[in-house]
Amino acid sequence: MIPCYAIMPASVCPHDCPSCCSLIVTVEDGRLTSVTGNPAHPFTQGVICGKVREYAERVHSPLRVLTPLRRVGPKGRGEFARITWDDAIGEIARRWRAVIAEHGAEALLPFSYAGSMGQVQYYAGHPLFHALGASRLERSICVSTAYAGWRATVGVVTGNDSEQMVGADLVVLWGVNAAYSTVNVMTLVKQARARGAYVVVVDPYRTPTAQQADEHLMVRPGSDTALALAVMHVLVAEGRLDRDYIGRATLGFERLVEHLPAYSPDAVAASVGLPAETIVRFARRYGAGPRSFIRIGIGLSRHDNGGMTCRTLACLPALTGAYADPHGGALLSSGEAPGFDFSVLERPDLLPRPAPRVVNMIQLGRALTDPALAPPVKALYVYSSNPAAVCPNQTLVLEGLAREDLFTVVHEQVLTDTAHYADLVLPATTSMEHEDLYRSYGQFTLQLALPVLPPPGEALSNWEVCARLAKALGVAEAHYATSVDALIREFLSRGAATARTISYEQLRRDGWARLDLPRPYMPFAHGAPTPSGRVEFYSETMARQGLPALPTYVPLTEGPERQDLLRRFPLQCIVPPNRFFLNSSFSQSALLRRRQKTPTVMLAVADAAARGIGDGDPVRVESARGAARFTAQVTDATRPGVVVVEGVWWHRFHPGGRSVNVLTDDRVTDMGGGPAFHSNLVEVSRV
Ligand SMILES: Nc1nc2c(c(=O)[nH]1)N[C@H]1C(S)=C(S)[C@@H](COP(=O)(O)OP(=O)(O)OC[C@H]3O[C@@H](n4cnc5c(=O)[nH]c(N)nc54)[C@H](O)[C@@H]3O)O[C@H]1N2
Ligand SMILES: Nc1nc2c(c(=O)[nH]1)N[C@H]1C(S)=C(S)[C@@H](COP(=O)(O)OP(=O)(O)OC[C@H]3O[C@@H](n4cnc5c(=O)[nH]c(N)nc54)[C@H](O)[C@@H]3O)O[C@H]1N2
Ligand SMILES: [Mo]
Repeated sequence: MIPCYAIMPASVCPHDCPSCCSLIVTVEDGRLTSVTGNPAHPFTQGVICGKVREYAERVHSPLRVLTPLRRVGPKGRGEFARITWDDAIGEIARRWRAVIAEHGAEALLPFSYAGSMGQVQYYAGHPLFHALGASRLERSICVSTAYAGWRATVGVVTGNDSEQMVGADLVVLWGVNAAYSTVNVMTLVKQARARGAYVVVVDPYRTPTAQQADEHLMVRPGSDTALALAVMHVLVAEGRLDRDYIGRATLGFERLVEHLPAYSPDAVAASVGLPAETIVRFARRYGAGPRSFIRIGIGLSRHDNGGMTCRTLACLPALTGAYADPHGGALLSSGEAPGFDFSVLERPDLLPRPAPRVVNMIQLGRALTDPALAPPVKALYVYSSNPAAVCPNQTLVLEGLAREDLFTVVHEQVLTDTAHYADLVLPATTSMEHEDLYRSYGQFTLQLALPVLPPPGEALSNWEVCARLAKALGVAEAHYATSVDALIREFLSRGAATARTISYEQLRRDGWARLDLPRPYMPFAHGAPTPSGRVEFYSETMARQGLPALPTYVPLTEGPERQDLLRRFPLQCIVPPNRFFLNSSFSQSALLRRRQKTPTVMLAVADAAARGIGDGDPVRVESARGAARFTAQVTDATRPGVVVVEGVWWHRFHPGGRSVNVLTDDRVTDMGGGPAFHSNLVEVSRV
């Protein structure tokens, strides 16, 4: 029996977003009736986005999965009949045993991501699949490129607390559309601006965030490393440097200086797509003092050269000493600030030796269709993710999911595109119906949420389903014999010192606690946890991996330097988030789909005119991978040569039945094995 706490109804937004908002919810007659921001939370300050304000509609969605289901029609059609939990668990155990007996355990592939940022639910399947010896999934779809680049310069994924931008002279929002994808940062930007900060947005198109800035640098996609190097060129040439910080806290400054002549503002202007004077003016502003704060988005790392971009941006505050200023520095992510020991949740000790093969999640389509893969993937278990919509190279993913000989189980809250391809669908609880501990990658508090609603129908949490499967298969049973709150207690107690001071009782009483970090928080004020203990302009680690040891501009594999591709696909196409969906989540909502209107492609006026395309026309966007249909939005918010497709629609709700990720490729970026979602060349034509 799950307890319900409708009396003190505080909750936490579970979605994969840097904000991790603290919520207040109202429950009446067993139904969620309203969700608002919790003004008492120090970071989110009562502000929430327009998606989560409508959470009642998601929780009580007509597309909620309420019981286990078995497929009765062809794959992809979404025809199901109700079955019992006992039947479902029994059938899965039987089928998996048969697959393991015939092909070995690596023929079983779990597929999950951060549908919930609750740590218990996120890691619920790891011990089970480790103990079974299943293929391991490389969870690379989001941050791994950015994090690999960031670590190369400063050793650990943390940075100055965003709240410190209030008091800065300059705030740079570099490749982050905060107005869509982390609204609380906009609260801080407004506060910083009211205190006199000049706000610059660096983004290939004029986002709502850019509209609220003092200046928008409309760069060419994938050119940020060149821009940052030109800024360094100016800082060095004009002596706008903190020599003391450079001497005591950095490595490789002389080598960097020798490397910079190739990157004068004049030399990079064409690649970056900005006049040299604009670059010089920006550099002077950045170098005017250490009180400049850069908030970097994960989004800009989704390019062929995205790791290098993040590595290069991490160098900038080290030149001006901004890392040591209470209102300066930079934040990409706060992800590793708590220093947690994830083995408590993940249980790598349960893996067989040698450890099973690794499948990169962004290449799911290849894994499901490659005839040379041995053993082939014969059973797929999807939870907390919707790969049919979110993975690149959608055509190949759908081809794989349609395989008749693949036994697919999808554990979901709502009947997604992926669920339509399942043999069995299992009903999942939402954050309103299960307990979890939430950490964020944009702020520095930990939060706990207890259930505020009973589970609808027969829904079970990831933890409960994995526990049942473990029991049925006779593996890792001891791990799942623990209660969720006992697991959270153990996880907290084994964190680094910053988290160990936080108790379960305190989280239960207050809802959140800030990590035990100083305020202001300046993790790189005296160096960084790299091999040298310094912020590394020069990285031996990069060199050993065959990558440039110094920040270096590498043109995109699929970008404007590829003359051979440009003849057929002359336009760069970026595919960032939209306002009302979160990845593919919320695409199920009729209300939010109406607000989002229809899938569009933004085209510059000149590009539209050259193709005879008018605003509102139906168009076809085609890449070397495939094509999908959109409505043209002719605008000066993007530059000629660059088109923008915002958001991930379920393809079932997309005109033509295919959505944005038919365009994107499953090749990996320069670092971390992540996807190059934004490095696409396309052509757009009227239909
Ligand atoms: N509304 C909404 N919120 C979300 C999400 C969503 O889908 N919708 N997704 C959530 C998730 S999973 C994540 S990881 C975060 C991501 O959130 P962020 O880290 O903020 O990243 P994005 O918003 O994906 O992209 C930021 C910006 O990068 C820009 N960009 C693309 N290429 C380049 C480039 O070459 N240079 C520069 N300078 N900018 C570039 C895009 O145009 C976009 O405006 O947001 C989360 N929040
Ligand atoms: N074109 C394009 N594609 C992208 C991106 C982009 O910017 N552009 N962004 C990429 C990024 S940054 C990311 S992180 C990925 C994310 O891709 P996904 O991780 O697939 O994220 P969502 O689309 O939000 O789907 C999460 C699913 O998990 C389900 N879910 C939520 N909580 C639970 C739970 O507790 N248990 C179970 N069993 N299910 C649950 C939700 O109902 C939802 O269907 O998408 C990537 N794809
Ligand atoms: Mo993400």
